[in-house]
Parts: sequence; C-alpha cells; structure tokens
Amino acid sequence: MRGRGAKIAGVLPLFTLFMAGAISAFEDIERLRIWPLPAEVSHGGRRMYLSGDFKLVTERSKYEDTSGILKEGFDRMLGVVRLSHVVSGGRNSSRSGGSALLQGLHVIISSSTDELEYGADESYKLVVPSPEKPSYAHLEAKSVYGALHGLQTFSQLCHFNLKKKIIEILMTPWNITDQPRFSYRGLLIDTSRHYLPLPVIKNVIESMTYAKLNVLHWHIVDTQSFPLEIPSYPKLWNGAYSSSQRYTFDDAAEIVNYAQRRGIHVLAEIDVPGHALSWGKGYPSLWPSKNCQEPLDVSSNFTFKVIDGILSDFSKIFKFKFVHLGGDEVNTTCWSATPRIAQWLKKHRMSEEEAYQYFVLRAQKIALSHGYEIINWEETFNNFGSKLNPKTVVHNWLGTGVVERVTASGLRCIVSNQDKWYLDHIDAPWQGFYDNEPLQDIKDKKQQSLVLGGEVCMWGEHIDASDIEQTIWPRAAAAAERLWTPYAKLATNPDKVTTRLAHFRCLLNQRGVAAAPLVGGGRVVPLE
Ligand code: CP6
Repeated sequence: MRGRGAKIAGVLPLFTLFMAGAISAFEDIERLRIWPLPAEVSHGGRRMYLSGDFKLVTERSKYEDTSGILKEGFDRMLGVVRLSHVVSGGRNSSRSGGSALLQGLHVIISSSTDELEYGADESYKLVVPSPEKPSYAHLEAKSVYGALHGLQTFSQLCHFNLKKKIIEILMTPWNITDQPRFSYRGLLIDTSRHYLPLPVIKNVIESMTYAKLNVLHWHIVDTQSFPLEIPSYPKLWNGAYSSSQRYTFDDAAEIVNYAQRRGIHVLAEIDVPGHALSWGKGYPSLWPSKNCQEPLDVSSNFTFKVIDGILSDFSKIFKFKFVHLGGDEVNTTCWSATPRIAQWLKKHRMSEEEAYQYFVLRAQKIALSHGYEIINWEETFNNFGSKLNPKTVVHNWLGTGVVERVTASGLRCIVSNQDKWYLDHIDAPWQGFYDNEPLQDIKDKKQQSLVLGGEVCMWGEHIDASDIEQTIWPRAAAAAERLWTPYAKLATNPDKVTTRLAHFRCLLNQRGVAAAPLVGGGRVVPLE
C-alpha cells in the first residue's frame, strides 16, 4: 500500500484487511467506478492525464495483430473515453505537465493466435503508474481477448475533464489483476418474435463488451417467424414476417465476425421439434398436418434432412463450438391426433414421449456430425437425461434444483432460471439479477466445475428494436458482475453495489446505450 492507497478486492486481501482492522474495505469498493469489479484491485491517490496523442505500443509482444483486432479495440476504447467531446489538441501537454502525462498503453500478449476459443484464458494485468513513474500504462494478457477486457477496464478508469478538455485518471497508481469467474457469460436475443435490424444487433454486441459478457445466444427462429436465409433450403425464410425482415446468410456471417472481433461467441439456436411452426411456411411437408403445425413431423426423413442442411450451413459461419437445439415446451399431443403420425408411432412401438426423445437424440447426432457440441433446454434432461449425448450442455430455465441434478449426472450446465434471469419479466428488479448465484447449493468441486456459467434472456414477444436496449440494461450488467467477479459472492446485500451500478448505467448512457434508470433509486455521486 502506498500513500492513501488501499488494496481492496479479491477474497484474500479483503479478509486480510478486515483482520487488520481496516473497516473501510467495502466502502472503498463502493467508491470505485469499475463494473464488473475486477478480481483484484489496488490503487493510490494521484492524478494522471492522457496525452493528446495517447498511443498503443506493442513491441516485444508475441501477438502481431495482423487482423487488427487489438488496434480496433484500442481505437474503440479511446472513442468511448472521449465520449465525442472535443479534445483540445497539443495544448494538453503543456498544461498538465510532463510526468503526470501518460504517453500511451504498452500491451504485451503472449499467445500469437487470434482464434476465439471457448474457455481460453481471458485474464489480464493492468498497471497505471503514478506521476513520478515512467509515463506508460501497461497491459499484459495471454490472448488478445483478455487484452480487450483490459482495455474495457482501462476505459472505466478514464474520465473526461471538461474544464481542461483532457482525459484524466484519478487514484493512480492502479494495479489490477483480473479474470472471469465463469467462462460462459451470455445474453439471449430473440429475432423470431420481433425482427431486430442488423445495427440493433451490433449495438447489443458492442454494449455486451462494456460488461464483459462473452456469448450472444441468438434465438434466430421460432414459431412466429423464420428470418434467416438458409442456402440449402432457400424457401425456409418464406417464414419471415416480410421480405425486409430478413437476414441474408452473409448478414449472419457479418454478425459473427463483428462479435468475434470483440471477443464474443455467437451461439446459434434452432429450437426443435417445438417452436418451429414457421419452418413449414416454405416447406409445408414439415407440418404433420394443416391442423398440426408443430412439433415438426417426427415420422418423416425430410425433417431430419432439413435439420442436416441447416446445421451444415451453420457450420460454415457459426464457429462457436456449441450449437443450441432447443427442445423445450414440446406438446406432442397433436402427433397422436394426426393419423399418419399415429400409425408411424404404432409401427415403431413408440409413445409420444419416446418419439420426442427420438427426435432430440437424432437432431443431436446430426449436430455432432457437423462438429458441434450441443446445448439443449432443460426439459430434455428432465425427460430423458441419461440418454442425452455426454457432450450435451443442459440449459436451465425452469427451476433451480436442476443445476444440482444435471451436474451430479456428470453433464455440464448453463444457468438461466426464469425467476431471476429473464429480462422479459420487466418488473423483475436488478437486485434479483445480482444475487442469483449459479453455484447455489452446489458444494462438490467437480460439480461446480460443470457449471459453465449463466445467461440472461431477452425473449422477444414484448420488445423490439424500440426498447430492447433499456430492457436489457442495466439489469444484464448486474448478472454480468455475478458471472465475472468473486466479489459478487461476498456482497450478500446487492444494495451495497447500487452506487457503482448507477454509475455504470450512466456510463452506458454516455456511450450511447439507452440503459434505463435503476428501479428503486441509485444516485451517481461525483468523484470529488
Ligand atoms: N420461447 C422459447 C419462449 C420461452 C422459452 N422458449 C419462454 C417461456 C417462458 C417464459 C419466457 C420465455 N418464449 N422458445 C422457454 C425456454 Cl416466462
């Protein structure tokens, strides 16, 4: 500890401080303006300024940035830090004086690849010196995507000083060591119930980076519409709402590329065999009958040929190791009510439940044949868990006990319990998003490791491009901190973080994201 500096976050330092009688540990965290809170932070009390031509320096780095991912991330960081204010050119330097002026950020990345690999190291170390030290900040990471997280944290240390028209960093020196608690930190968007234009999806992706979320779960199609072009079956997007409410195959590739350059995986979903009525607009033979338009026809090989075609096309653009095959809310009663299907069931000695299982497992095999691991909604586990392919990740949404049962059975799990993490429940307060603990009641270390993380869900029945941002934010940020930082587990009272979250939502507004006010207050207290 230097000056009036204090080492604060991180489980051990925190308890050490308590034992030393430093009662202000939690209060000091409250004074910070970083969201999600890093795993370990220490800081001092000095002020630094960013030079008018603050530079990215990458010498000695193994990573060469041939793709420009780091440079673009650096430029975006400077953009959001300037917040469209006019920086007053060269006058900065003379006014704020030599040693307090940061010349640039020195970045060292030890992995040479820029492949976005799920589960890869996202850690970073960020050091901002105090005025008497050499005037470069330092960022070290294993991968370029860890470095992008470091840039996000750096951006939150910066403030635009409107009097001096210069960017400043308070409380230097900063020493931050950070990494995520969970490798899967997701947000679901639903483009079937309401079409979301491409710029809206891009804005959502950009906003996710501010909260260090890393998976965009794209619930592309459902009962209401089929907006995506599928080259293998070009009539599928006849199920779109209109000819303009569609994504071309190239659009989807563009979304994946846009996300990937920001360290975000895109998880594509086709929700089968329920939630698929729109498929039959282009190919009516996918419907069991005119009166039974979902679930998809289990008795027909054509159904599985279409799934194979879709997943084959997917594998060309959706490079995430997982694909989501849905499998929830399957009401099979109209299968038996359709004579042709009833006969098929009889011939194969299958009950409706067995046919549902047969469908899900056959779809899983197709996904595996295209190199994917599979995510399925929890009903598949609840109905025939032990039959699921061992590469299945079970996506919770109904209850909480299921996380324990799934991991006890050796399968992996993603947490999205609807009572806490459904953004379409517009009255659900942010505190519930904050205090939803994915490892609740899971004591066994092996079982804990099977919980990949969690996801907040922005179902689209009641939102569209006009209000998606303020429905996602700031509540998704509360879940993002739960998924990122060990401190969230210690802050048993979410109200302890109100001021910091209120500041983050204000930051989102400043950056052009329409985050709503915190329900139940939350003031932004000036730093000085
Ligand atoms: N669509 C699909 C939905 C929902 C699910 N799957 C859903 C169910 C209940 C609530 C919210 C959303 N709209 N395909 C469940 C995973 Cl409360």
